[in-house]
Amino acid sequence: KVWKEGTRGVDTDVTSITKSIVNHVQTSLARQAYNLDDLGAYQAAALSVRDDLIVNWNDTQLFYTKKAPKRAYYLSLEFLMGRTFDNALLNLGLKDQYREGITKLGFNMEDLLEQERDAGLGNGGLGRLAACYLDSSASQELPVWGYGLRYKYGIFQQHISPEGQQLEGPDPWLESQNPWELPRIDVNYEVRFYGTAERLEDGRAIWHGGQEVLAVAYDVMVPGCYTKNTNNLRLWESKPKRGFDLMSFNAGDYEHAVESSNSAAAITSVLYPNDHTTCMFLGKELRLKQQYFWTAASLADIVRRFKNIGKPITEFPDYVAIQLNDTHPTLAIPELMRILVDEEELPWGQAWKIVTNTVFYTNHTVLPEALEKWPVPLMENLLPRHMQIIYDINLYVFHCHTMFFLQAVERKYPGDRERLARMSLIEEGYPKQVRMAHLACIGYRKVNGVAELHSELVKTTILKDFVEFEGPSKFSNVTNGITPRRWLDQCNPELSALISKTLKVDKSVWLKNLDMLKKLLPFAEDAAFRKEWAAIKQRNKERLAHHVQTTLGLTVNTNAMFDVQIKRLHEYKRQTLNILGVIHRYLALKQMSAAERKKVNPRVVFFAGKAAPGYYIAKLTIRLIVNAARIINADPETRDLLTVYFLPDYSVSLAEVLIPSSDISQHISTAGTEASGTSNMKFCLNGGLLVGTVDGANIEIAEAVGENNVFFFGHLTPAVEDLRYQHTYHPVPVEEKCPALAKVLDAVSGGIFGDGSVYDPLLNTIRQGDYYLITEDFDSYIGALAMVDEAYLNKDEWIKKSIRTTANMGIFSSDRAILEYAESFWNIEPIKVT
Ligand code: 26R
Repeated sequence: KVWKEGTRGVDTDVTSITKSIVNHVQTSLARQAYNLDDLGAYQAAALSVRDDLIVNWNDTQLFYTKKAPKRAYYLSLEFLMGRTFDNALLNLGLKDQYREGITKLGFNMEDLLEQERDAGLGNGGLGRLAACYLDSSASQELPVWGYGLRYKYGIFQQHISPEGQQLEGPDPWLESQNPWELPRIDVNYEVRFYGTAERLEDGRAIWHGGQEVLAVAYDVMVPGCYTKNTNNLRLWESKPKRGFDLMSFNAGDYEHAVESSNSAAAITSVLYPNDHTTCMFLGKELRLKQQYFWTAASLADIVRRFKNIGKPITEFPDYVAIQLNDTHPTLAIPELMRILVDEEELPWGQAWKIVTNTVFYTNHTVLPEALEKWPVPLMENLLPRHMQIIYDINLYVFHCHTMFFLQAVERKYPGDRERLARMSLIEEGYPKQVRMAHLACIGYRKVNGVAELHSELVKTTILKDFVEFEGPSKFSNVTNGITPRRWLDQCNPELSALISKTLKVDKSVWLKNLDMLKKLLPFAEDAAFRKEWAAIKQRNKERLAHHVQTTLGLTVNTNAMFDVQIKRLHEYKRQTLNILGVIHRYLALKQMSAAERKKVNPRVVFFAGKAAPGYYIAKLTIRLIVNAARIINADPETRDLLTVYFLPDYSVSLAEVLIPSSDISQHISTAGTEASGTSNMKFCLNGGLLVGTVDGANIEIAEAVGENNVFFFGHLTPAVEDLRYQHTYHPVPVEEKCPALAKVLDAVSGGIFGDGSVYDPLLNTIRQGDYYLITEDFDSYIGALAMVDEAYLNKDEWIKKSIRTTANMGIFSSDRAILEYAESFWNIEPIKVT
């Protein structure tokens, strides 16, 4: 097979593999092979794979340096990578050989895979998308690097107390050594905070004083699938510039002596666990420090690499494209301006032209509470030069190279003071705030949303004024995608094997051309194929059941329909609607006669997801789920027909077990609120059917797989605003609006799951205001679930739907998405490392 040639620097036969593992046991781990535990065996095997990755990675970096192609950089505060070992083995095409070698050494592959801790350097969708895009960039042989932060603590660990409350614990993921990163002590930059910025006559400024912190690089190798190309993810760690303050030390003030070194190390110590709620850290200096630290180090590194090519700085946009994952790295605009104006001594207009030709911005949410704003006083104190530059952009920038930004707005809309105030980079108030999305919007070459509906909403809501002002051509859409390597081949190996066997092509081919799944369509009519398809789903259910049994000690009914909702807890995602639907089902079962119950298809409902630590209502939703589950699962009348599980500590690894087992999954956000969603794609790729609202990428999934293969319900986006208005100004009691829901609410308040008053704050969000329109969608939601039950009765038809769904999911490969970015935004091309 051609792809296998030259992908590995070392021998790939089983004997060489075992030798290299044993060698690492003795030399790298300094241990003996005879009393090695699983963790040691995993570490040695990982180091052995790493040897291969390093060879490929080195060759790739050398090749890029020599060829000097235009490169793209993906700046993201989050990379939710999950585990690496299995993924690396599969991408290198070495899994079978390693399995054999590991078995020969007396170990079990699955046990070793379980030893690895997840790299949980992200909250949810945005961070996992970044990880999928890295995989696709390497697999499509694109010269793309990621830049992020090396948090010492990733996303917190979630525990559930006996009362059903979420408790947070630290995630010290680096406690045992991490074989997948290469420390680059020699690659480091100084990053300044505070101090003063003195303007010079010529428009430049000198920024001095304050605190200087060191950014040190750690490189994470990102192997492409069946290619030698191995890209890089560079993560920065903060360190004190000098060990400690010698003056204080000598004076005997040891506490003060280490204070500044502690404050430097604090910058990259922990991932912020908030997703969609800025107010959580409004004015939180450490978060702004993280953003600047990371942006400044990454830009310094990018500029240095560009300079090594030896081209004039004006050609920067011909060699560099920078994609910014949401507004978190928006400081890249003033920082690049600072470098170009203050350090490279370019005139302001020329610098602005370079910036606006280099930088691209992806928006991931239109929810107003998630739009970043930074208080001016905070910014002025921490980043005095950047605050000057932002004011200058606002007032003096030669926008479109002819006029100042606000002046240009004023000229286009004379006398429209309101519009001027709306569009300004600075929001008036106490304190004044910098609107990062506005800065992003005028400083970037292209702005994109992440699904068709979302990209339209960006244009008609949060950035409406900017579209009117600049015309629509700068605003576009790239629908998200997922990597089929992790989200099919790795998490569902049996299905992957069945697909290869059926299509009669090696997976190395179809995994990189996912549209080939279409060829499965005719097999939906093939009874033998359907049988195999169903058997795999069944074994995946058993795998999940085994996981729940061993981790939680609970027995799951694998003859039931598996119904899954896994995502961050948020009111807009409406886990509340789901649990209230479950309770509705429970109450209905209780009402039935034994004969009626016989006709009901058993269902198991899984929930998993974390709530931001300060998000009270989301945490209360978890509490309701856990306590409802306790009562429902213990009810002898119904427990064969309905059980509910809240699986704690949701992670990428847990998703890999849950997703392949689902019959249906729920993506039920209020229309217009979920930008895209990406787990919806993962479920459908694995043959799970979608229950959802007409929102985000659900819409495009339905278009691709056919509307008769999804279960849609609920109001549409255009109705939402009006309905909210009704709820605010002409409220109708739940009892009138939706009696079925009222009964469920009364049951909860009445105490069937323990003290009902505990849930009042949660239930009141529905009874009053109902911003996320649960009362409006409840009946049609229950209706959709009834349709699911009915459809499931015909198993044969159900499997056909499942096969057709998978077969039509090709366009949701992140390979397609990343190639769209490469072609329409970055203007970069694949280069194959030879
Ligand atoms: C500023 C701060 C509170 C904040 C942190 C993290 C704001 C927003 C985020 C991340 C959010 C916006 C996020 O993860 N968005 C998700 O992005 C996914 C990938 O594009 C989408 O699929 C998903 O719909 C969207 O919610």
